[in-house]
Amino acid sequence: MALDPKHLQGVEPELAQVLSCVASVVGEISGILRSAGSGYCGSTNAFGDQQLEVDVEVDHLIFERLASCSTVQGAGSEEQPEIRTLPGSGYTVVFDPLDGSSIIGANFAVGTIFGIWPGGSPVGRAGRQQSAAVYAVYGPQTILVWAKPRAGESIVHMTANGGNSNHKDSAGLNAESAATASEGTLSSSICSSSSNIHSTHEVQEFLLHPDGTWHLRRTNVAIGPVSRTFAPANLRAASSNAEYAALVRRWIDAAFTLRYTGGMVPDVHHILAKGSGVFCNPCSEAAPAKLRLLFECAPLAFIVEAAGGSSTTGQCSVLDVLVRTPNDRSKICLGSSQLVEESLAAMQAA
Ligand code: P6P
Repeated sequence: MALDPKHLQGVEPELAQVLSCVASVVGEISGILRSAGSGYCGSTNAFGDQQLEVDVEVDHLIFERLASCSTVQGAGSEEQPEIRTLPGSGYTVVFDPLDGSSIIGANFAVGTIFGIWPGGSPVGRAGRQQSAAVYAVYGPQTILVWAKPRAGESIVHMTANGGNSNHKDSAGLNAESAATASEGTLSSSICSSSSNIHSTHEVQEFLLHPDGTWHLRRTNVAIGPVSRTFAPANLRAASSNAEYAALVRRWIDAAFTLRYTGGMVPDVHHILAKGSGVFCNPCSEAAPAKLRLLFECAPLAFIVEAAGGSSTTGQCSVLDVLVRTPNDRSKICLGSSQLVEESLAAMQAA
């Protein structure tokens, strides 16, 4: 599944090698899914999710391919979260091998998500310090979208006390507000603060052709500030949270088009495909935070913010939440910046 090196010109060579490896394994996964079953294998992952046979197959394949990439020194996945040491040197790759796999049986689109971190384990760092992020969506077409450093950009990652976070919530809360937490719900983490990544990273979209080659389809993919499409995921949380339900009602009354497939990757890709939209997966007592900070929220928020959108946990940008453990979960709302701002009250209440 060849990626022409011309698409990585200007990217630091070690990172370029990781991105090329990721594009290649996505091409293999696309082939596997064409004839994959939707049977469960009787085991569960560290998050308690039942595993499909294809979850395990794809998880093992990605670890195997990353282990043969000389610039990958560590890897962890939603199926096996503890970061393991690999023979290479340069980057640590975390991934969700098959996000939304439970909907494969309905032939819905599913995805793979990658977060690429410089050096070793991401624990103790915030998502804004990723070097790049990638997702693949397997639908009628196989599409790969990444946020990679703009040619020639020397990425300086601010420390936790660096520049200004790119987003303050409506109460003016910024870096120091801590998300409340208990294992399995919101990650207990202090929001760091650092600079915006839109100026240093570009979002590009590729299409996989039947001959196994990737074709660049869009450059400088952008998300506009206002939208008429949103996906209030996790609606059961809305029913237990009057304020959030009132906000959902206001959005629906505003004739927004609802989009929610139960797969985060196609739901987020819809926003990047249309150039606007918002995806929310809030939480409540009835529905604690579900999405994984390291394997789902941080990479996708990285791509959305690189495209000019924004993200929030209700306290701060998703990219400013420090990763406490690989098992952290987080509530999330991301997409068009004005709609994310509008969701703050509901996200803080949830
Ligand atoms: P709910 C899939 O299992 C997933 O992790 C995301 O892809 C998706 O957005 C979310 O869970 C769906 O969760 O509780 O709304 O069905």
